[in-house]
Amino acid sequence: MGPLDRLFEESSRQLARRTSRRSVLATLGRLLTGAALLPLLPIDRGNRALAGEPAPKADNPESCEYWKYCAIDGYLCSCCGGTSTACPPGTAPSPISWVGTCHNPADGRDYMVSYNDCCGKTTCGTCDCTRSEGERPMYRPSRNNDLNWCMANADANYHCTVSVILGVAEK
Ligand code: ABN
Repeated sequence: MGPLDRLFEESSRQLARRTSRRSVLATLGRLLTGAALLPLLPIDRGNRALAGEPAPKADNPESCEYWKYCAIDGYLCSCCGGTSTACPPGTAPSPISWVGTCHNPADGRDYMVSYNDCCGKTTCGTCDCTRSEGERPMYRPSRNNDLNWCMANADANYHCTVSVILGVAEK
């Protein structure tokens, strides 16, 4: 055995003499408990806006994961010169629409949301968003959302989709 091997063997034996199985288990236990409790510590997110961090996706009307878009199928008007509730200039909202019920994580309540298409310009093409919660397949046409709701407008060109709150579910 070479001197390096002897050195490693001796230091391993010394470590084994000094360390009991119980103390190894106790240290491991402490490490595991600490790792499990770390995510539960309170975090101050109050200064997010000051730090320039983007809003979480469920709070951002330009994100497909925005809570109000749970049953949407179309381009988000908030990315197309409008807002989540207002059609872009030069377009008109469809009088017919699709409705869904979305859960708002901010207040824990469920809202009835109308998805109206904005009509009169060619397809926006930005922020395509298909979540369509509760939608049924195409062979159940009355339960399918993959439709141009501009079909009843004078100009049936589809541009983008807005989402308007119609009501809140009672607690
Ligand atoms: N409701 C949005 C849409 C428009 C045209 C075709 C499919 C879906």
